[in-house]
Amino acid sequence: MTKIRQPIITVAGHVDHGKTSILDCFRSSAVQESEAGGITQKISFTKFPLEQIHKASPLIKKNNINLTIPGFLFIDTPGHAAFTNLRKRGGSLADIAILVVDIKEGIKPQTQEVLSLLKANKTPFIIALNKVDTISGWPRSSQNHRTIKESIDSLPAHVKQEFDTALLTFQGSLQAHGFDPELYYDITDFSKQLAIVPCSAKTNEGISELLFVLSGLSEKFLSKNLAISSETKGVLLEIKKDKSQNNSEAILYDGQINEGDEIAVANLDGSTLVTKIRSLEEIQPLSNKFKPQKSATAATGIRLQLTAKEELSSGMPFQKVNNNLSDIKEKFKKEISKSLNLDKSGIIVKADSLGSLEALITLLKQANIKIVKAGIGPINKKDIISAKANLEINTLDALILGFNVSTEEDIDLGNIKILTNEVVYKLIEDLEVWRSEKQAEIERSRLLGLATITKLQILPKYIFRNSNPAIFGVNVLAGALKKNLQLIDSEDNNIARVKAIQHEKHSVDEAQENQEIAISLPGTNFERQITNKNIEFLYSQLSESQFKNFKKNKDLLSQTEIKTLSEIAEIKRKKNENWGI
Ligand SMILES: Nc1nc2c(ncn2[C@@H]2O[C@H](COP(=O)(O)OP(=O)(O)OP(=O)(O)O)[C@@H](O)[C@H]2O)c(=O)[nH]1
Ligand SMILES: [Mg+2]
Repeated sequence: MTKIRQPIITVAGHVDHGKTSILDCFRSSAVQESEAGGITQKISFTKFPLEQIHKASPLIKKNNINLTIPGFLFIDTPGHAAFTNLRKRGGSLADIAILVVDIKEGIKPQTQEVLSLLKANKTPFIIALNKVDTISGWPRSSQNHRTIKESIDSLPAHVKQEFDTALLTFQGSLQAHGFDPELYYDITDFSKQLAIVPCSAKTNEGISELLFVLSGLSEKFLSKNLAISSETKGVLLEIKKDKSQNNSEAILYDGQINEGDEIAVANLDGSTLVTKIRSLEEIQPLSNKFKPQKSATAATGIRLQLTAKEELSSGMPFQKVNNNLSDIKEKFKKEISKSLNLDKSGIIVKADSLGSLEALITLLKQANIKIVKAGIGPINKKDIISAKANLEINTLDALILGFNVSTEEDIDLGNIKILTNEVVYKLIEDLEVWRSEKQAEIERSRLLGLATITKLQILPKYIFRNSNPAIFGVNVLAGALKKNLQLIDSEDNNIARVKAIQHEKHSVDEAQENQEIAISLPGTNFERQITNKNIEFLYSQLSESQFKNFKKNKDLLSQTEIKTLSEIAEIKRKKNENWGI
């Protein structure tokens, strides 16, 4: 008879909504209390044997459900950081997910992220609508023998009303995401509707039902997919490297693995690395302790010491080598290139593991953001070089997004923007803000590139040369002054093009507002054209179309530029009263 493995159940959701507490109820343990600050820091797994399912959910036997699965492998994920997108070849590692939602808080950013990814990965899931006991007036004493339906049905009217309101609001927001959510006991078709199990990890209400629904779904929809094959496959979680080896926790999702086995591990560049298992440990049932083993069978959590000295990336798939290395290499290559599916141009992204990189790519694609390069690990010099290349192509792509990663020290960023965050939706938000600011800047420089608004105040104390060329001091009162700019006086007489600009004894191409500079004007006679005419200010020459263009884009100009613009118009209108109208 084919052996069936445990379904892998990922528990995900927003921070503090009660993921670990629910698992504690399943296990009759108190892991949540022992966590630093009550916060889950990294992925952990629990081997959950069949006996424990029956013990924690007597409903299963009561309803005469015959379980063929040997138990569950639960995966607890941290809610504070990046959603832990565990992948196996061709899809999500989780056979089913439990999305934990605090009934009072409803859908929060992390919940939304999980929902998007579950949808994108087509992972079946149920909802644990947790903390029902926080509904005001919810009976205090826990009545364990009651089902959650009985608890809800016997609520006093005003409490029931609060519960119903919270439930309806929540259902409404799920519908907006394209789901058809229903209380699990009202569901007619589990393959089409999304089951909600109201529960409390504090009073234990609904906990038995969660296991009941999970077991029912597993038996009905999964058991065919759970046969253990002769191929040994898994995924590496966090990697810890020292001089002579790599250590990694991993999830084995198919086959059997032994100490001394050779495994192939995928690399992000599509290549494959072969390494040997120096030692193997396996997680113990209902515990977070590992025990040395010669062999372990899926589905289970393991710890591996690998002889490879090379760098390995978190989240990578592995497979035991059995005279089929070229076949594995081919499959890994396809898998990695498919999951990274990049665009011809776009931004650069980095993440801490393959799973989170894929999650980031999926969510960025949903937001129509193109990606040209993707990698795992800290942001490094090579990423900056790629982003700098983008400066030539599209400045809006000269950006690196880091998801749950840091930037290596001592890197010269130049004009490159780096945005990092532990939450994808915040990264996307920041990216959009950055892009619109950058866009405005680009438009401004495009506009100003065509013409320049300038008002110069002549500094009569600083006349260095009267003519051939005239050289004298000016103060830039508004806008900027560039070489070759044509100047006019306040009577609209052409003076000259600026040949050279000196600022603090250095020759410059451009001067900014409030700078005192010396300019040299060929073909100008200072005394005749300026002193004798009592000219105090010079302006940049503008054509009517340039003027209209500036007027249309006033929001891109500073106050002093706007004022100068109207002064230039007044000067022009002395000769032509319809100028620029
Ligand atoms: N009243 C009430 N409190 C709960 C319930 N479930 C969890 N809590 C409390 O909520 C807090 C967070 O619970 P956790 O189980 O750590 O939540 P989590 O989702 O695992 O949090 P992270 O791992 O940090 O994402 C703890 O103080 C729990 O005691 C519940 O059903 N009712
Ligand atoms: Mg937790």
